[in-house]
Amino acid sequence: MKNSQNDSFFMEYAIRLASRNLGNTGENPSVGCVITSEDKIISIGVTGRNGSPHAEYDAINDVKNFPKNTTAYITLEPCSHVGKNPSCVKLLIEKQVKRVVIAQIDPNPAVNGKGIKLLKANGIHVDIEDDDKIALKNHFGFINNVKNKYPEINIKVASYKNGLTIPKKGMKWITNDLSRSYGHILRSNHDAIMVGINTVLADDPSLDCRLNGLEDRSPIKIIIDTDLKTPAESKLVKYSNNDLIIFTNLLNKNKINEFKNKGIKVIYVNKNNKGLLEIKEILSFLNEMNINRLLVEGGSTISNSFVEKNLVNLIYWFSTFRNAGEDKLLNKSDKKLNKIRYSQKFLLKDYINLRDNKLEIFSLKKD
Ligand code: AOF
Ligand code: ZN
Repeated sequence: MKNSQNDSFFMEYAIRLASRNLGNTGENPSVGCVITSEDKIISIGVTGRNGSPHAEYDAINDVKNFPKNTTAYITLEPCSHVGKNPSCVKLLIEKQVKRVVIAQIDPNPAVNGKGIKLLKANGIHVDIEDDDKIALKNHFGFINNVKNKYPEINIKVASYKNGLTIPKKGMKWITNDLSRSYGHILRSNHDAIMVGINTVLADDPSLDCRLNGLEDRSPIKIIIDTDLKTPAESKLVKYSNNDLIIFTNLLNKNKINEFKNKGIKVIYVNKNNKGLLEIKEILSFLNEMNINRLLVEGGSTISNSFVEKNLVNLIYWFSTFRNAGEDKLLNKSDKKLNKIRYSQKFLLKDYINLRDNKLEIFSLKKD
């Protein structure tokens, strides 16, 4: 039944489809689905925005006169349960799909193997791809949330050649327009973006995705603000649209109410012995909110605290080729972050030229 060459091709396609809606499917993973008949693609699908429809429905619903003898390539085990969406296994059975190829088993206890069992019990041939590593890339946040109770955490760093992350005097940016556009793609494919209060005070960022046509894929914004110093006139507060969360240790009722009246969530978090907010508490809150993919966009102190706890999956490091920052301005946390860049903990996975900038993508070494 296995057809290795075609199987890998169609599954690869399904995986690429899945990455289309990454960071935009709410609590659901972004799943890809390719339907073939006699080794020709007849339909494709991906989990919809905010998680509906599921990829299988997206692929199958469009097809008039659905043929027999079809194969469905799905990046995740199809769901056997009825949740917010109807069961995909039921649909595959109804449509008399002949064979289902799956890249990864769904760890959600409501599914976890039950989908496969039910397909088989209904005479559908099921193959599980041996190498689920690529599919994992898309589902990692979802799987981590189910298994380890915290989201996938990726970090974005922008620095001069020497690792300095603070722009030179009078300059707004360190990296060029290409790097910044790439950075906006990262914003679009993460569910949430996190910064520390110092970044808010220094840069007054908006943290949204401003790429043409992708504006509605902006992530939820999160500020780590121990002493609740976020200014009411900051862009994040002024333009918030029920999409801002502030984690703080300060119980200032007036301030909190002021924020809450604007639809901003203010969450109390305990401090650790270093006087910083307890990351564990923040992460369990994000887990409860079903945020699957978190992008940490600065500064280096926050980034370090995630890296030190081995919580980071990928580091996206944008840097200048020639333009060196002033070494004397390198602060402790920049120096620390630089060490991580070339440490044994991370592997250089990808390298992208962005004119006079480069992007290095490091991934956490997994045993
Ligand atoms: C699929 N195809 O495209 C996705 C699946 O509440 P519901 O009905 O949306 O179910 C959510 C669960 O469905 C989610 O936790 C995960 O286990 C699975 N996601 N399954 O067959 C899809 N996104
Ligand atoms: Zn489903």
